[in-house]
Amino acid sequence: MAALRDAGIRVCFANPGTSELHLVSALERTSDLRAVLCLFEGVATGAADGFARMTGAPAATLLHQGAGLAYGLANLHNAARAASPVVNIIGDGATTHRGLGAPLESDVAALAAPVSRWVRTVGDPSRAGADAAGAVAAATGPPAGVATLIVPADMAWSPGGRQARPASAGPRPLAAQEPSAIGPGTTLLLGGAALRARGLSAADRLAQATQARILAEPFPGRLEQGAGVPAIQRLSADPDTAGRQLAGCRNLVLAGAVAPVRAFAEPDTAAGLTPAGCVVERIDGDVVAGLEELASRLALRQQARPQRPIDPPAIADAPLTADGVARVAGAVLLDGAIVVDEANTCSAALPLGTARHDLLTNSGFAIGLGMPLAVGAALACPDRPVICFQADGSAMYTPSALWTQARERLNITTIVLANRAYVILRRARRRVLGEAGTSALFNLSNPDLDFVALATAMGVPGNRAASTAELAARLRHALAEPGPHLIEAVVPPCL
Ligand SMILES: Cc1ncc(C[n+]2csc(CCOP(=O)(O)OP(=O)(O)O)c2C)c(N)n1
Repeated sequence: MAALRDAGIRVCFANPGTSELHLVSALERTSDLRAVLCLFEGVATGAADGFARMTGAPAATLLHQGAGLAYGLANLHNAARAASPVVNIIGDGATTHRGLGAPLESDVAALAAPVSRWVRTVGDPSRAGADAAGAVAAATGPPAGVATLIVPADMAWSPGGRQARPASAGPRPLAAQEPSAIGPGTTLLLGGAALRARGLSAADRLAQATQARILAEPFPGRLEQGAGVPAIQRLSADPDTAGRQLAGCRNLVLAGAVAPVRAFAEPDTAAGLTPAGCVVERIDGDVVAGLEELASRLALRQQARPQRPIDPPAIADAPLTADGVARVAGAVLLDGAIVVDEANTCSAALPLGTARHDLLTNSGFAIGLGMPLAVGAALACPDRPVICFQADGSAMYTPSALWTQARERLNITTIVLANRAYVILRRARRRVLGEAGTSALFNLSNPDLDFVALATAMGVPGNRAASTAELAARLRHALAEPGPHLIEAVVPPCL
């Protein structure tokens, strides 16, 4: 635990069990390492992702054996896709207990492998500190990612533990190469670090000088938006819309993004979304430095473009829709806010107004990330308000994140977009099968979920809004009062 702390870990999101008792005891005795209890492992792993995205530093989880890790895997998948540095400490049965058929015995390393870029099992207590430091170094990268350290119970309780010096960071990658022909017909597809202010501004200067277009990857880990940063359109997650956005692109330059593909295979349809004949190039290494270098070469004396003014939204009172939610939130949003977007089909109306903010989305699309991600972001940035746009179906995967929000008194306002359906799946069924989208399996009513009661049960004050005026009033109140709040926004499905 001390080695984790010395390597820069400040928070550990935990859901421990009997095999982690010695780790818990050590965690509680380690200064400057905060333990945050999460009631489900998916909340712990999503919160670690949120903390890492907002600080750029790794966060830890403490999980119980293979079963606990398995509950956390979906949000570790999301963390890996967002290239978030996360260190999992997984307790395991004692080495002397293997093969005896104990109830929780499992192959933890095998479960961890697909989401981890580094997996190790402590084999000697005197190496545990060095292994912990190694896990932090592996998670930090570059490239950053998920590292998993498995700690058999007897490795934690046996004497001989020694603290380790933090491993030094590896060499930084080389600067970018120059893509051949950036001009009209070029699209720069930005992702990862390129979506922060510096990268966006360099890409914007480059685009102005060359008449290239810029687009953001569909699900950014962290995108800076609002006053003072160039506005950027996101490549749609809907394959038909994405196809239209990329039509006419002859040269696609990837800066921190991967070449666009459909999220799912469909019968008789190509996987890639890059237009036929389009040349694809990539800026390697430090993409922000690469964009800046290209901008300074190709955009000599070009000044940053004045920001497109975004009209202050006029909000007449009306029954609530997803669009209305985004407009109200845009008007109320404060500079410095952190916006978590797991609104799924309701998120098309974002970006929001003029306030400068960070947008965190679900990079891996294993749903159930929004509310845990908000926990991590709020702990990382206690002075910044967090607004979480949360689709109702996805909310039900990890609702106990609300309890951690209440216990830690986090300034998070969750707006649940209650369309009472799995609308994405309705749309997909229509598109792929040509059938009516409705299905009892995509319907979340009968009974309707009561998110106000659910929030109240978790210690979070809850309210419901059915009109824009009601939402504006509730949102202003929630943002003014410390601690978490939840507003159930009843909206029709965006079909
Ligand atoms: C872990 C996981 N399980 C299941 C799915 C499949 N899935 C994709 S979207 C979706 C429903 C989303 O519904 P909701 O969150 O209410 O958003 P809406 O589509 O209504 O906007 C499901 C179940 C998934 N992406 N991830």
